[in-house]
Amino acid sequence: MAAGGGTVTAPMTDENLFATLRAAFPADLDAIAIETCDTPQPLRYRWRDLERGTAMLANVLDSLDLPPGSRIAAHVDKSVEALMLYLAVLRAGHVYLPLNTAYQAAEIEYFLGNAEPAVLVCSPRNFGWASKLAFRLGVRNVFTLGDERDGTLLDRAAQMSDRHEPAARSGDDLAAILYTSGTTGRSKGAMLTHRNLRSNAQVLHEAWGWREHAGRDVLVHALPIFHVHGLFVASHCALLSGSRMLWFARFDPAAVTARLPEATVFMGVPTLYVRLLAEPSFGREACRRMRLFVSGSAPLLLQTFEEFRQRTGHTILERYGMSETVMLTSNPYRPDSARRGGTVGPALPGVGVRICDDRGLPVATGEVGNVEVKGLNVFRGYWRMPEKTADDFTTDLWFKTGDVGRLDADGYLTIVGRSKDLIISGGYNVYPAEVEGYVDALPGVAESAVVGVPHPDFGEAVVAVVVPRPGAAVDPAALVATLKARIANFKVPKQVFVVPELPRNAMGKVQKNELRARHRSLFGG
Ligand code: MCA
Ligand code: AMP
Repeated sequence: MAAGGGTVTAPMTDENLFATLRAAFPADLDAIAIETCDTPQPLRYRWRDLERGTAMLANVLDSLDLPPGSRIAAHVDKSVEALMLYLAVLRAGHVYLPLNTAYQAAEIEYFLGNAEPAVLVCSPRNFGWASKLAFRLGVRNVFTLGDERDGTLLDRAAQMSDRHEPAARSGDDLAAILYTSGTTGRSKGAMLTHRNLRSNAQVLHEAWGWREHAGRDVLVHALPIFHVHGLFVASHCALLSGSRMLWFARFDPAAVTARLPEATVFMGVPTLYVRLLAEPSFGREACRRMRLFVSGSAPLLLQTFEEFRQRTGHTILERYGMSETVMLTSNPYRPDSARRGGTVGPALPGVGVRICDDRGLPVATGEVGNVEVKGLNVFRGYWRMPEKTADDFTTDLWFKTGDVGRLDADGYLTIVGRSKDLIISGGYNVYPAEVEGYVDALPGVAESAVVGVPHPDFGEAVVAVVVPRPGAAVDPAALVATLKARIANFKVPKQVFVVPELPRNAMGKVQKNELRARHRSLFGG
């Protein structure tokens, strides 16, 4: 069963994504593009500031004489300057490599070693360890960028010209590499091209009503900018329509609710909606100018969808995507009565979605199977992993998402599960194999199994079940404390169980379903 047909409809162009975004800046460059909402004083950036700031940052990169397509890694707190750094990397013709600020040294070491960036931009507070690591791994240039408009990158940029001609890039050239964890525990870098990002931004611009509201929308941007949702989906939609952004470095439901009456669009992962609903000041009055609430990155519970509609009168538009593909499907923008809770909607224009069985054969309408996709938005492959790339595409070049779902007769997709062993916690992906690797390496641990169980706030929570070595004792609290110092906090198990052995099937495989069932009510799920 296929929907959307996978036909290529978007025009083939060969320009730099930055040039496309800049061409959409409003004629009045003195209009406000971005206003910060949680800095000590509100900062207002005009479109002219984005134009000049990205030119100056692009000139810093040019001054380093890097070969085109060099990787520029950023491990920095969310700020407007960090967004400008992304845009400047595109502008200068390099490849942006955003890294979650929660990542710790061991994780960063892997990314730097694998991607071999020419430049690392890190937070001033991490400069000590990050620069040591970077220089040891051959990264030649390390700059700092703080969230208070500070750091050596901006010092250098201040000396640069504010004019810069965007580098010529073809649609096939890489624009960004997004690391997404692998089932074997090692992260894979999804290579996204200028065409991937541009085509998807243009599709969303049309599909979600940005074009018709051009220049009049106000987006509350409260997501991190090191993943697809905040960096590409939200920012590109606003930039491409010349819309103002209300910029929150972190999501705080009360602070967001206070600014919502000025806004027209909000994008969030389900946890953000759960938290908004728990905020007493949030309701119809705060949403009076809103035209669109978008949810994605993780399944939105039907209960949240319904409660939101009752509380606000708005129907959340749920969509589905991946780091490898940007956005794939979306519930309809219009009419909002066509948005179906529990589904992620039909394929977006130009995207092909089909459901196949384990032999790769299409299943009948309504049957559950593996979700496969095709389109201009689908990435070029995993960085330096040709075998892994080949494994993840079918012989007729459809990408195997690892998600399991069904398409109904109207082409609406419902995601019912995942064939990949993945936990999505608060919109962040956690690969059990990676966490198990860290747990198993701890003294006294014989083996472990990491599973996701329902969690009222994060959707799923990480739980570890640990078997000690004979004669050894494992202290769950100490284990958690050790992990907190080694891996990103969202990957650290919320609960650790010590058991004499793991449940296994006749083949000796750990029965994770059994563990999930055993602990499913742990957080009241
Ligand atoms: C924070 N904590 C978490 C998470 N976030 N635990 C599990 N899962 C999480 N996601 C923990 C911390 O470890 C800490 O624990 C405690 O919660 C408080 O940390 P804090 O930093 O204050 O949390 P927060 O600021 O309240 O963050 C929660 C959050 C954040 C706002 C929901 O996780 C977030 O921004 N999530 C959005 C992720 C996102 O943008 N995903 C899009 C990926 P302790 O106190 O024990 O240290 S793009 C994607 O998936 C695809 C392509 C798509 O379709 O969009
Ligand atoms: P990432 O690796 O961060 O790109 O996460 C992509 C994965 O997030 C997808 O393969 C899905 O499993 C999941 N995902 C994204 N959006 C949704 C959604 N609306 N409903 C269910 N799962 C989703």
